[in-house]
Amino acid sequence: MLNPKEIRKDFPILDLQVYGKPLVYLDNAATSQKPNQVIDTLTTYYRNYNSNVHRGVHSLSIKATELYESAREKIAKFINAQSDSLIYTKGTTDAINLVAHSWGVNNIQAGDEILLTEMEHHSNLVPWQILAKRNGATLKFIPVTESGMLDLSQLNTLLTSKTKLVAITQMSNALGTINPVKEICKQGHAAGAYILIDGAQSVPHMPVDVEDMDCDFLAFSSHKMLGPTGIGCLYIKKSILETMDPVNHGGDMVKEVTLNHATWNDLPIRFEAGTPNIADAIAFGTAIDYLTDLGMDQVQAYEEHLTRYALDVVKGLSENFIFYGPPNPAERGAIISFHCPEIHPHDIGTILDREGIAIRAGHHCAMPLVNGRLGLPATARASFYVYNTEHEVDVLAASLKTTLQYFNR
Ligand code: 7TS
Repeated sequence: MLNPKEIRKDFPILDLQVYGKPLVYLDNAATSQKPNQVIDTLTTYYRNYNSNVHRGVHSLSIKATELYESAREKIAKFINAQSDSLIYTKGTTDAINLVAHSWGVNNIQAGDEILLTEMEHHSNLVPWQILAKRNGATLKFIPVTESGMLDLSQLNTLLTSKTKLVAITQMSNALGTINPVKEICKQGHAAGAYILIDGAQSVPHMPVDVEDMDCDFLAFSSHKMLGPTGIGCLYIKKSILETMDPVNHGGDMVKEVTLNHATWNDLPIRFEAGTPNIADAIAFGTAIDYLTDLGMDQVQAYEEHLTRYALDVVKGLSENFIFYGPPNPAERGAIISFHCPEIHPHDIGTILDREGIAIRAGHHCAMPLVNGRLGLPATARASFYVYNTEHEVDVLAASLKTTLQYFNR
């Protein structure tokens, strides 16, 4: 089992006090904290190697290129992909938009269907809304059950010969639900559809293997998995990537340019026009090293343990709070979303902040799920990572009790 007390020593921010109380950081689904190793990689890069990649013959540029490309190799290995199938993006949102603007624009036609779910983050919904309107396609949705799971009994009827794309999250950021993406890929492919997996919440918290899952696209963000902001990745199956046109055009993505014509560089560089986010890509590689050292099986096992503990502890509060998401901890990630009908989640968030506890209150960029399906204005959400402890769960539960007292409940 992971030892969060040891892990915490690598995260300087966790020593902070907020309103004189030790910081209890439970907003990991929004963004994770960064270990010294990642912070040091950034400063080391700017102090020792800073230069542009893929263009210089000088030593610094050669070193920066080496580090940038070796980070790509590490990240690719982490999801069991080849590095030439992995494009650096700004993050998950940017990655999904890239698929919509390149593959989507050219492959989704009038009359086609795009199958999504009711639990998608806006990043895996709005780009498809725009594309569907532009190209005359229709959106369909796998419904969410009362217990916050996908109603897969409808999958067979929702998948038709017109379904061109199934775009689905592997883990809900609002409820923590883990979806059976391997089975969905199998059924989707059997119907002739392409499959995009939003891995923003899953890749940081569980082993993800693109070969085994057999998805066509996988998007994820560095900042949710101990790495810096502003960098993420898009995996695309090679046979599909080879047919895709770049979206951004300019330096580095070209091979030969005349006044009226240009040819594209090799994969995946042709999708990375301009000077890329070099330092953050390299530091993303360091975050991958950190998680690889911990072992993703261990990360998942520890988070399941902590979630079980938390669900058990908050049982004592079920008179006042409604807890959402699958009841079985094995079917959910380390996210606990809750609502007290008498206290607005923003008030809960503000009072917890005074106790040093950081949670998120809101619709979690999943308005159709939170406002629509659950019929709530917002939920309060505590989300855990490898450095969170049982003690912090106890502090959360105690502070929720204080919150109730504050409102005379
Ligand atoms: N998909 C899911 C499932 C997410 O949880 C998020 C971010 C995104 C896509 C977008 O990722 P980005 O890195 O491009 O922003 N989720 C959250 C959240 O739950 N709170 O803040 C951001």
